[in-house]
Amino acid sequence: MSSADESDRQAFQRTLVTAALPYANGDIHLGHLAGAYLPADLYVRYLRLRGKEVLFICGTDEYGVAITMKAEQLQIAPQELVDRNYQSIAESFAGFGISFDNFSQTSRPIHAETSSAFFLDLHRRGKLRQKTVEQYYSPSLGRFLADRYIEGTCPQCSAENARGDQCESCGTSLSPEELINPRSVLDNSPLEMRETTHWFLPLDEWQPALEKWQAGHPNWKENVLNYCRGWFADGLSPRAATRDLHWGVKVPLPDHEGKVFYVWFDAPIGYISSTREWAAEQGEPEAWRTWWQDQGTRLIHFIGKDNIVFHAIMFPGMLMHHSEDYILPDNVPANEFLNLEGKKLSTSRGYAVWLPDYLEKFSPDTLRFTLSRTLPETRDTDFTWKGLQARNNNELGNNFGNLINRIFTFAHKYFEGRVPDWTDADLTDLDRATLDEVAGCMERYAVRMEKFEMRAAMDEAFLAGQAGNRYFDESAPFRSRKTDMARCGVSIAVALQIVRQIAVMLSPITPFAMAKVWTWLGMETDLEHGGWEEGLRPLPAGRPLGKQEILFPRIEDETIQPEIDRLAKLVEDQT
Ligand code: B3M
Ligand code: ZN
Repeated sequence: MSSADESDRQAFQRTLVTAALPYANGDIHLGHLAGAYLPADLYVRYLRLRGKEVLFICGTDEYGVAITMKAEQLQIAPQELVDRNYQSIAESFAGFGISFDNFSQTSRPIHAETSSAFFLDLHRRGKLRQKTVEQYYSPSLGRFLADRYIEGTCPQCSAENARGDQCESCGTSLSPEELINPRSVLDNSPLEMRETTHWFLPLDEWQPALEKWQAGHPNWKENVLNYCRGWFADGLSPRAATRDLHWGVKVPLPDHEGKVFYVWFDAPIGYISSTREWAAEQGEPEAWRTWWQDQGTRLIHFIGKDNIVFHAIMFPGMLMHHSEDYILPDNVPANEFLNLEGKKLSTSRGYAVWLPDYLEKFSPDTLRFTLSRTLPETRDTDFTWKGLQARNNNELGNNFGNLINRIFTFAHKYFEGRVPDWTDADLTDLDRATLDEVAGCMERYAVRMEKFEMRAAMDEAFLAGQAGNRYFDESAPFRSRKTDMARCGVSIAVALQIVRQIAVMLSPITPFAMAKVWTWLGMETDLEHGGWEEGLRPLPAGRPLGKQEILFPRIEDETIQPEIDRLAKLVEDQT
């Protein structure tokens, strides 16, 4: 199976990469970045570096209760809330270097159109099931209430303000019927049970087809396969596609007043809407079909572990039962969670590091690098500010920054700012062995990237840096400069070649710094699109070099201490 899988992969002509659509109810924090956005961006940048055809799609998820509750809290209209957050989320992603080809919003007309057409296709062809269920209704408000709008006494611990989905006091997850004395969060009014009718995705009926399809992907990450095996073993249950809410895409059927799509039905279709929007902006409105319906396209969903069921089961089921021939995800590389200073993130308690705050004080490359070294690929990992400082000062600064700086300084001081004269015949065993070693790092880096093992790919880039440092010490141009200027020049030329290979490998990770290094090397080609090949060619003697500057300034204790203190205080206030 896996060799057939491999040869299938070779047949792919292009890759469509999606990253989970963030809810537009607040800013992006480090947990989001480590879960989905950074790994997706590393992968996309790697593919572009290899000159591959790739499209990177995202947007904000703007419907559902997460949005209406936040809007009510702030006493603004949901549309105003999501528009504001869209703006700030898009800006901070850009500042962090996330290189989406399109970043849309699910409240735009193109999404209502796309998701309605999708629903109608399934509905007309009898793929959905209708069920009447009982739900809490607020007579005073004249509407049904979603779980999170309901409060009552916890049946477990008797806390009085347990929510309809969970009791915050004892942590038990609940359904509204379990609450004692249920009432509305909005006006405290008592509730009554009423019947309401909804459309469901019959995942139970779809299970055999889904299992068969997944069996064809034994190469998925172990954590993802494990979750799926668990759900299949328990047996899938139908999932609601509609609900009673005033904020969402209206159900496009007669007599469905007050009903909208359940947010998890429309959100994944948001990937398609965003691709359609991108295609329209290219002036080729039908071009989205190449990305969703051509068998030569490979679809990859990057997500956090809490989204696996929707991307590995529900959405593929929807795609597979649509009348048009949609491709199904080729992989769903989900990550586990990132903790913060040894504790779970909590946005409600403010225990998080938000991207806009981070970017006001620190560099995007430093965070990209630090998170890349600690991605929760197979288990939860921990972010600490001391760790960021150490990664920046020791790894970025010493292993890479100083090396690059030393080599350029040498070239400017002793070789008129040019690549010194060298020919193949001048190379010593040490020169060749080091160049081979770095080339080996690049090969293994590529293999790891293709397997979504970004941390292991990073290790290879790091080893290349170490090889460069060792080479500089051993070939000792600082000594040969006094005795054999020609030999000294060859060492610098070799070292510059290593710098270029390092720049190629690091460019997905620290794109801002490596773009600079690329211009200092006098490269006229585009590093980000196809730079890999260029990086493998010998660096021509005599090429003028740019003037270097400090790439990764040190971070001092005083700078990070306030960040550590802020989080520690939040923990203290809790206890
Ligand atoms: N907005 C949930 C989340 O951010 C949701 C993802 C939608 S992806 C289609 O975790
Ligand atoms: Zn409780």
